Amino acid sequence: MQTREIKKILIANRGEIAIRIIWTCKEMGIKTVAVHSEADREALHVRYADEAVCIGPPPSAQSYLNIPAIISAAEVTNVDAIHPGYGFLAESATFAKICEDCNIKFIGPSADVIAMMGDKVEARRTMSAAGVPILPGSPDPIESADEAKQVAREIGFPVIIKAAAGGGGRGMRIVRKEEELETNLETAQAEALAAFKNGAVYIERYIERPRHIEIQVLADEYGECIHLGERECSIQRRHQKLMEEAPSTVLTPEMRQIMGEAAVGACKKLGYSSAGTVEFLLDSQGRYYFMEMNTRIQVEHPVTEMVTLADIVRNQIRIAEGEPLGYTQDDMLIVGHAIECRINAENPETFAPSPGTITAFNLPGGPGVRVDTFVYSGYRVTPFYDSLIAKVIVHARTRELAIARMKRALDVMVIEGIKTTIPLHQKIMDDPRFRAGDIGTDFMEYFLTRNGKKVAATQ
Ligand code: MV4
Repeated sequence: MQTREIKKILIANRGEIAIRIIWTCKEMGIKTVAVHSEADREALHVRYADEAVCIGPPPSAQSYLNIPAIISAAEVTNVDAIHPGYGFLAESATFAKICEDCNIKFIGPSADVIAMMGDKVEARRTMSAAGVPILPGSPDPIESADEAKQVAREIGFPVIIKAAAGGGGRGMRIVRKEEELETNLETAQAEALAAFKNGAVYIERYIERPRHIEIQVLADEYGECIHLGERECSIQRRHQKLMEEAPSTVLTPEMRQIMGEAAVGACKKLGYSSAGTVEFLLDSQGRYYFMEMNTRIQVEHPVTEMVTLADIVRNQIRIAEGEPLGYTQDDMLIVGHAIECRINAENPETFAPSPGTITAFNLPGGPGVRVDTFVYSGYRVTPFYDSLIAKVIVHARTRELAIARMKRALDVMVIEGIKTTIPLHQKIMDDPRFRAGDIGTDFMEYFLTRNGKKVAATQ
């Protein structure tokens, strides 16, 4: 067993996740180095870290995605490891490989595993070989319109065309009739090429109004792996999650065990290590299918932390140090119900970004309330980065109590000077379908229509 003590970590990220990582480092006695763009000089992660290094101008391509600047900062500050957070470089196999080559521990799985899961065609093949159910579809990228027609005929319409290098809903095309296949194939390939510099696409059977349910896993470097149950993430708009909860209202303990064991089995076979998430689509008959795997910590990890009492960041760091997991599946208990509302600096009706200065700020507290944020009274929200400014997470014994707790938390939360999605979440909390737990991926379309909006919730 190879253990390597981590004494100092560079956090290659910003916002609430950078601060979330700093909290755990402080609890573990690990020193932290923040990196920041010129636009983030006043950011809280810079103030909370032991050291800070400016890595470039405001645009993320020149700062938070600037690998030479980040590696230089890591060398100058002499860190043992880099935590990438989520977004930016978290799923860059190139970055993970460069860290390894520079003898800096990348806190995450190996570069090979990141690359494998980043190729959605290969991920499907690997998961299927590991016994995880996948949707019927093309085993390889589609080479021609004739091949597309042949595959679509075999699996039956509707089908969905997805980019092999895609993920998160970018470059997808739903096709309901054979006549529409060829043009959609061409557009999908062109979009994929423009967005990912890779025009490869594949075809799958399309599931109408699925649920998005994902399993959190933790795996060490010695082949031990456990799951921490699921998160229900169906409440999304344009592939951006708005709210997540754990556990899901539809998973029976038997289904949780089956899906959990499928995710764990696959991770063991892959040689996965660190925290990861296996995403599934659940159809109306309760059948589950692999969708994709995220090889990073996720925005919505707090709901899992609340119901399991696990510290996922602490586990990532311990695993990166070469420590064994230290507990088994039977040690994991899921207690109560947790809900997370993502508070975005956006107009709650049009979802247009709302940058500006926060003139008044009050956070909720009390029993079972957690807020992960990086903003404060006087903070200026810049237009350079994504609009997430806070996550309100509640935990209570039951879903009904958690909803009541979220409502009272949102009622005392004050963010003035900019528009936020707080009013949207307050309305969702009162929605009859939400309260009944009836929440497929079509929920926001239904919700916005019901509340008199003409905007399409999905593409
Ligand atoms: C699907 C699907 C239905 N059938 N694949 C969207 C995000 C990307 N990760 C994959 N996505 C979907 N893939 C098949 N075969 C429906 C979606 C989908 C979706 C999935 C999860 C949450 C919200 C969604 C909204 C629209 C479409």
